[in-house]
Amino acid sequence: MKFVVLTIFPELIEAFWSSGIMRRARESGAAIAKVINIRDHAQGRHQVTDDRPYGGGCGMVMKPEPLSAAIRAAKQGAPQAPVILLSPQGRRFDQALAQELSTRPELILLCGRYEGVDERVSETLVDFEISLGDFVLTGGEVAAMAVMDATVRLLPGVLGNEDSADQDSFCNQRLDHAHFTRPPEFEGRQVPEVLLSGHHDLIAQWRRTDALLRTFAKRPDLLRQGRLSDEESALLRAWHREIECILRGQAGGGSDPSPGGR
Ligand code: 9D3
Repeated sequence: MKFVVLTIFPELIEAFWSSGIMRRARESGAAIAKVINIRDHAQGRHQVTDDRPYGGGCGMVMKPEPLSAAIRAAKQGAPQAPVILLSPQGRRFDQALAQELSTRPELILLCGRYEGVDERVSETLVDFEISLGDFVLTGGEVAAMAVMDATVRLLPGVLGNEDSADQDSFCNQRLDHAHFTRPPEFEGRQVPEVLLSGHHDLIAQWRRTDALLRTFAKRPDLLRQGRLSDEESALLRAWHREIECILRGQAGGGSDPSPGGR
């Protein structure tokens, strides 16, 4: 899969592609990364890429001509690619969109800076826009890196396991279970006994339960949208019954009155 990134900070994107999984993906040929410096397509001695907004106000706007020229250059190396603008106005990025993008042979990612790009560029030269969410970045580069990171790890072969089972781990809408490594005791805190037991079925069951409990505690919204497995429904019902019992005990005038006890 080929990525062409248009930016005025090419060194940020180069650094991103030069270590870890991104570098490996490139070396294996699973990903091809090209970076185009928008400034190289700007005119004049100072190669200016921004200008003051019509109508006044603070901040600067990215000039259309350098963007247009940079996009034209990008399309020469990636003729089938959609042009994606990273912008706060875009579709919220999520795992489903990462999956969708990972099926494309080529993407052109345009990183805005300043207050944004001239509207005529987003209207005529951009196919769609992606946002990371409702917080303010200083530009699109970090968002482009997030999009590429989430997309590249889905490509066949990149994570080693060819048929990455993990591909559903967020589509099936559960948080991961807790992870532990050596030593078995750290600062007085033990690794859960079952994980040291070697009972693979019990371990798998503990992990599914822990994942469900963590999802319920930290992201109950995920349980509301997804469908529950039979095991999950049973666990939630059991917890529900237990909570009911505790509440009844309280309401009944206190079968266990221990005020502030520990
Ligand atoms: C005056 C209001 N703005 C500045 C506080 C609007 C604004 C302009 C440009 C806000 C952010 C940006 C730069 N952001 C991006 O290019 C960007 C972004 C983001 O800020 N949040 C989440 N996802 C993205 S994708 C690109």
